[in-house]
Amino acid sequence: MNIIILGGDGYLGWPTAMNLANSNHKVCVVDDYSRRQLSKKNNSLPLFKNLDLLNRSFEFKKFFKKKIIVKIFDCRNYLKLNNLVKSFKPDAIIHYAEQPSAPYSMMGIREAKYTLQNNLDVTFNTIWSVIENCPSCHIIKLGTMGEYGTPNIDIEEGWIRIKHKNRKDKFLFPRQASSLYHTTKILDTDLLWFYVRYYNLKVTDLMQGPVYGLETKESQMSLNLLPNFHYDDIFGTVVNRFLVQAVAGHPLTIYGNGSQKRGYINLIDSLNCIKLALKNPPKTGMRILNQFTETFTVKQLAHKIKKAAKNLDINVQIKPLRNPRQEKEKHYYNPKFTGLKKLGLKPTLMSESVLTNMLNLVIKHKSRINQKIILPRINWNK
Ligand code: USQ
Repeated sequence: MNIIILGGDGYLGWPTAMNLANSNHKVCVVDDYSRRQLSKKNNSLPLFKNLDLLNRSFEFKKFFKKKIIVKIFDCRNYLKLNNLVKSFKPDAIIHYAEQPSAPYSMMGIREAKYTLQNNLDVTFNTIWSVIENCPSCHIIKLGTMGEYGTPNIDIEEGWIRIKHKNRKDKFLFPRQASSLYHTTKILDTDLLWFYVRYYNLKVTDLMQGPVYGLETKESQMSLNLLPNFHYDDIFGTVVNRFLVQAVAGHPLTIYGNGSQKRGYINLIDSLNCIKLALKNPPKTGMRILNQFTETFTVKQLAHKIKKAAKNLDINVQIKPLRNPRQEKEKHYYNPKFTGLKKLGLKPTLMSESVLTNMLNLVIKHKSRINQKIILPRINWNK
């Protein structure tokens, strides 16, 4: 297939690009390096340096003899995106090109506005470039489990049937996010659903939980192929943060009482989900799949990491902090996860050996850990 990956420089974008190119798809990545710039500006540098996309693609070619086409531009520029889609004729577009940090979106009006405008503009431009050039192209959009929030009922896979005053209908599952970033993802879903109804597009919306991991089949060949790995309070996600904190000798930063439950997924599974979605596109219409493999509370996660670190003679402390976020801590959480399993996903669970392997990789870069960017710097409870 001809596949365009928007946000190809990101934590998910780059490993996806290598994985698909290595499976003989023709891959073109687009990025404007905005996440690199934002993380630099906020003193949130990743654990190790990453080459730019052109040099990463040279490095990839050295090992795998396959090409990844690189385009550097901002997808908010419709003309540029439209020209690329017209000439490349994609069978699928994978859309990761969003400001991905919930804390960043809660910093202030500038950051909130950028998140809102960037995320919605890119989704809108993606949809229109498909309508105008290749209406049968499969749009795979990365959504988030955070769109659903933590309702006091079971979370279905995207849709819910409602019976009201003796009549029935099917609707998008109710969404109520706890950050502006997550809210932009809700708005993305609404935009996609509107245009699917209007133009009969082919869309998969993947509702992903927090991802963790580093090594994939391709990235393990060279340090220069590893994805960017953030561990700070703004761009780092909780598992990756706790692993770095364990190695740094910093107490694990559980926010609040740690009863918040989330659905987690290994990076390797995240790539497999994309492949399964590509291989099994919907004929037309909007398909929504929940993308996580196991759920646990933040406290349970911290104890798993403490136990894995003990195998490496690291004694981890756990220290709950006042929650800098506005989110429910104690809540019901029972999300459905059947669609991707039915398509063939075999989960890679968060075993002790998976965590130990990651800890060992982090240990190699211990000297680069900056302790000053571990504690939360953004308070959502203003
Ligand atoms: N948390 C802690 N301590 C920390 C960091 C986080 O207790 O040091 C808690 C948070 O309060 C939250 C949970 O861990 O309850 C997950 O936080 P996170 O930072 O790993 O994830 P989040 O901000 O929700 O966002 C991340 C990605 C986002 C993706 C989302 C999936 O940044 O792009 O959409 O995970 S989900 O969380 O399911 O919405």
